[in-house]
Amino acid sequence: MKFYITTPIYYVNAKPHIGHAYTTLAADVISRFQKSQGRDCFFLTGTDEHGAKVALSAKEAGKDPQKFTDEVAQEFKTAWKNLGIEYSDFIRTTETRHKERVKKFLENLKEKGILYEGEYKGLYCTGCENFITEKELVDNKCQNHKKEPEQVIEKNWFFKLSNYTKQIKELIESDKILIRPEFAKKEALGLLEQGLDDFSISREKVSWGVKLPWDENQSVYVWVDALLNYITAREYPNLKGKWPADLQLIGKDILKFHAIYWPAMLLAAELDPPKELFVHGYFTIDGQKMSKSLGNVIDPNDLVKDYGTDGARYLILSQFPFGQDGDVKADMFKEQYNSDLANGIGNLLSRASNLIEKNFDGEFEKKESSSVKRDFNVLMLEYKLYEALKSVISGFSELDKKIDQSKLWNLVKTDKEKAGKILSEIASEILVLAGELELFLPETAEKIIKQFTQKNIKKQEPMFPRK
Ligand code: ME8
Repeated sequence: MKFYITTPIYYVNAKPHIGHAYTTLAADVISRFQKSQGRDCFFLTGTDEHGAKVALSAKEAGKDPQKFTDEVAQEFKTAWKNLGIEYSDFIRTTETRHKERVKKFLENLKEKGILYEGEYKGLYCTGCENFITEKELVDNKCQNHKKEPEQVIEKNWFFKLSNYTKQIKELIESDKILIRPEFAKKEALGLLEQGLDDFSISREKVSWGVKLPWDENQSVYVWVDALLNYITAREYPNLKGKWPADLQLIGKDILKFHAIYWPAMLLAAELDPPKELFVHGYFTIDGQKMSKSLGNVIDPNDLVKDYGTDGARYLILSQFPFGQDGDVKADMFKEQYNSDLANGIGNLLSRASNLIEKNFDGEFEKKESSSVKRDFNVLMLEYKLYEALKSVISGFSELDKKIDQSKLWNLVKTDKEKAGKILSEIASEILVLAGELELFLPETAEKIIKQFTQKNIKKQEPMFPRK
């Protein structure tokens, strides 16, 4: 069985923040889960490197756009490496493999008569890379970027979206394109209800992009270029066994593109739509979305520096349920790290291994798991990552309580046999929990498994030193 999971490809106008890390880490955890279930999982991520916004950032940095995008794309790869993310492929839209396949895709649509030439006259927000309407503005400004959009008049090639809206509505309503959580499905259906205009697939005034094969004065609209990454990375048009995606993860800012434009492009090319779109919420700071353009960002590399790879993974994934928004403050991280990891898992491991080493010659008898039913797999199958992670953490803290309640350090003196039995149960349960923890904190889980399966268990350096 195969499983294909994607993240958005991120703009390289600036280096990554924990919002980008969030989606990519979630994909990493789901991919590890799928592999643990015996599936052949392909996990794609990458960078979105064309368009007006990236060209402008390159200009502001005084760099040639290709050189600029090479550097920022590398920053994304470095951050993902620091976070222990194991993707199968990383696609960059400036790569030849991508550009050639984009051209092929659009040529095919043109031959089918789905594209037509027209004039776009209206507003454009470079921050969103989106054509927007008056009614989307608040105080004349785009709500996402708090900036006034530009007035644009240019010749574009358009895509006949109206041909597909009815079919897309049916696909979403019937869950053939499953959109979760429910709020996102409703929002997508609401957008279809309002009615959508045909959209531009090319730009005349933007030169940093893939050139239209039949009109060199136009470059492919950056959103069309970007969405196609999901199939160009799988060698479009040779997609047999590699498409559709089983799960596309996105933040709620880019729902319209993924729930409507993308399925429409696929239907036009006679390809299947993705099976599922899971839409998550935002990291906010003082109620404002964390974003490169607002500048209120937390760098995931800083978290790795302060708390280690697994510490950072934990702090990013444990803030709020996957699907909702949540406000974060950088100084909360330390407290949470200390309570959940240093004093939580770390302390339990030290106590348990110390008791085994000192009183039972470093050995315990493996017991069948008596674990309280936590239905970990059910949570994981529903992408309830936060709940699944919390259930593992609380599993560890229950074991810590068990040491307290049975006063094990006294019991080993008064009733060694009973103490040995309890300690064996605890150590066996630690191993079960480590197997679940592996999806989220792989390095830690590996160390725990190594420590508790070796012949001579010893207390070790604290896994999570207190900060
Ligand atoms: O939109 N909280 O790229 P982008 C949580 N290139 N997640 C966040 C976030 C936040 N505050 N900020 C960003 C683009 N994200 C396009 C995508 S795909 C074909 C093209 C995450 O760099 C979230 O996944 O603006 C969001 O959808 C994505 O980064 C947007 O990244």
